[in-house]
Formats: sequence, C-alpha cells, structure tokens
Amino acid sequence: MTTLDERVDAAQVPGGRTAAAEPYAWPFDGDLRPENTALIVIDMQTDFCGKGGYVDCMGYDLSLTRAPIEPIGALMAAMRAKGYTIVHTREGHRPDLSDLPANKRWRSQRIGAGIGDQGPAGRILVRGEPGWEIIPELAPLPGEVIIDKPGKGSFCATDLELILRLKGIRNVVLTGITTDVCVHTTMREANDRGFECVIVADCCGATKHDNHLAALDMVKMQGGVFGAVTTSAALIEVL
Ligand code: C5J
Repeated sequence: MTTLDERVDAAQVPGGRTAAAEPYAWPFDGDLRPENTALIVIDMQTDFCGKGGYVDCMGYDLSLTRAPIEPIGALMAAMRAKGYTIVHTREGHRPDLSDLPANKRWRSQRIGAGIGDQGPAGRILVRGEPGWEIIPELAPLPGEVIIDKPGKGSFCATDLELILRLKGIRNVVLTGITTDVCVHTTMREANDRGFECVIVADCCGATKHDNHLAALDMVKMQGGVFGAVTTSAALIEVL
C-alpha cells in the first residue's frame, strides 16, 4: 500500500510557488502570496482542548485535540512574520442561548456536557465564559480577525466570507480542531465558495484519531475534492 508520504506531490508550477501536498502541490496554480492567502485557526478554545471544557466533560482524550497546539504555533508565527492574514474562530453561543438550536442542546445534554450548562470552565460553549476563550498559547494578536460562530462551519451566520473577499483572499489554509467537524465543515464551505483550500494535517486533531485520518483522506478523493492536504513543515518551507 502506498503511504501518505509516498503520494505527496511536490511538483512545482513553472514560475509559481507551491507546497508539497496530496493529491496535488498546493495551490493548484502556484499563486501563493501573503496578499491572497489566509491562515484560519479554528476553535482552539479551552472548550475543545483544555481541562474542564466541553470535550473534557464528554470524556474524550484531550491529548488528541491538544496535539496540534505546537505545530499551529509554529505555522502561525511563520505566517505572521511574512504578513499573511490570520483568522481565528470561536464556536459559542449567546448567554441567553437564543442562537442555540434545541437539538444541539439536547444532544450535548445526553452525553453529560450540556451546552449552556455550568461546567468546570464556566457555562459550556457560551460566549464570554472562561472555557470559550482561545487558549493562551494561540491567543490572537491585536488586529487579527476573530470570527464568532454558532455552528460548525465558519461561514454559517458569520461575516467571514465578506472579510476574506474584501481582503482579496483566495487561498485558505485550514488548521484547528476538530478535523472531522468544524475544520472539515469550514473547508467544505470554503471550497464551495471557490476558495483554494489546504488542510494542514499536523495542525489539526479530532476526538478520535481514526476520524482525523478519515477526514484527511476524504479531502484527497476525486483529485482533491475539497482541496489538498499538506504539513506545517512543507508549508513553512515555501512561505
Ligand atoms: C465540535 C468543533 N466538535 N470545533 N466543534 O463540536 O469541531
């Protein structure tokens, strides 16, 4: 069986700049510049990777969602240094829960992590609570874009698309947690809107490792049905 690394395409577009990726060197046309490319860091909040947060209350292994913290930090530092646009997202709901669908609340309550209920890190997934904050290791810098979203996709009920278009962004680098839920939903939304997407394998994590791997694999079907998969090292090399 071919391994992930053996299938990486490192072909360079003549005159362009691409990162080694699967199933094609990214971006497709070699047009990778700070002016047209954004890093999106999805939901690196205590609720998803910290003690006492939503994922912890559900009983999942926090080491899986904490694994991407260091690689994201390195990639974000490299992209900041070169002047790329950095976008952070936070999943969460209004304190009065008026933007929380009843089924989403019911499902979370069934597994002992009721959204809106009091937990060890404050009210679970509620805006302004300690658990909802982005972890200090990956805190946004002043002036960076922060998107508050009530759902899994970062484009749903937010102004993310408007901001990206006004900035002239065309390439989107996806990182964060969880690979199979919010990162994947956002990648699909971005791909359907015509953005050229890459997901950074070591900068993502899921509550189940097999789901992380499966989510990455899905991207690569049909010649790159949602874009491409790369690593932070491959991307940093070409920034
Ligand atoms: C989830 C997320 N898993 N950030 N949210 O509910 O992936």
